[in-house]
Amino acid sequence: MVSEMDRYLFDLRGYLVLPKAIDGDHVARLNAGIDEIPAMNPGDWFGYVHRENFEASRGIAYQQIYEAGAPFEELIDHRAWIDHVKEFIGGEGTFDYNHGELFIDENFASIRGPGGAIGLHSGGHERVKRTQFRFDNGRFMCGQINILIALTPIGPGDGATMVIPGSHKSSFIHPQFAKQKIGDGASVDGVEGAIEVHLEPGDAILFVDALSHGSARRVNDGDRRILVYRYGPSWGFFRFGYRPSPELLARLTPRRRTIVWPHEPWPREPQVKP
Ligand SMILES: O=C(O)CCC(=O)C(=O)O
Repeated sequence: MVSEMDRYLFDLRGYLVLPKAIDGDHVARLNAGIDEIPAMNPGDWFGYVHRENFEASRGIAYQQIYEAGAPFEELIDHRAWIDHVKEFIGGEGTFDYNHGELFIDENFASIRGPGGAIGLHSGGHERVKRTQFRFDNGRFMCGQINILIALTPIGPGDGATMVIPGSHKSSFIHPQFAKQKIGDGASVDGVEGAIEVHLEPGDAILFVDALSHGSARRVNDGDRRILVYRYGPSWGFFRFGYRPSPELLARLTPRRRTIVWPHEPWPREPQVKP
């Protein structure tokens, strides 16, 4: 259920915190699933899970994590957020809805140790179609809603996700933005207006990607673990060159299958009506 307060705060701030979105047992199963992934070099594959090859300062990212088993599949249409995501992406009853409800264009686990961070990126000033915030004709029509789930406690010093509340509507680039880089060791620490979002394991942040965001630098020992699932309209396509495996598509429920792959082609032969 999306409450009036959820709508108000999402519109105002560009994000919501969903406390206890995932229960403790599910968090344990997700962590166990990540533990099963062997150490890999950047660019390597474990089954259909790929270790991303980006700057080391951003930590380890396992792309296509929904391929890593049932606990990750259960997140695709999780009841804690699926109604929110549908409402904020919007499009029901319009041309945005031709192939299904939604599409996940990227999903990954991020594991980040001491020293790791990601710089400030995105913001309303960019007017990027894919990540845009929109509210028109009495309804939300956003381009991309992210669900970021904590699998470890994320408090002070843990490298929390940082957001600039309201920046999804900003007309101006943040004056410190030009000096920020997404990688190469940048972090959001010290950026005016940015706040850390502290989470317990199982809590989630829902945010429109147009919101300026990134993370603080982790200074504490140990790793921060999060999952990110990015949802958009069903006509969207993958951010990177990944595709769901035939095995995943075969075992998903019909609803999850259409969210993962709403692009099933129609039969080639013209359908002749009797
Ligand atoms: O690592 C984080 O906390 C932020 C994640 C992020 O930048 C993103 O999902 O786009």
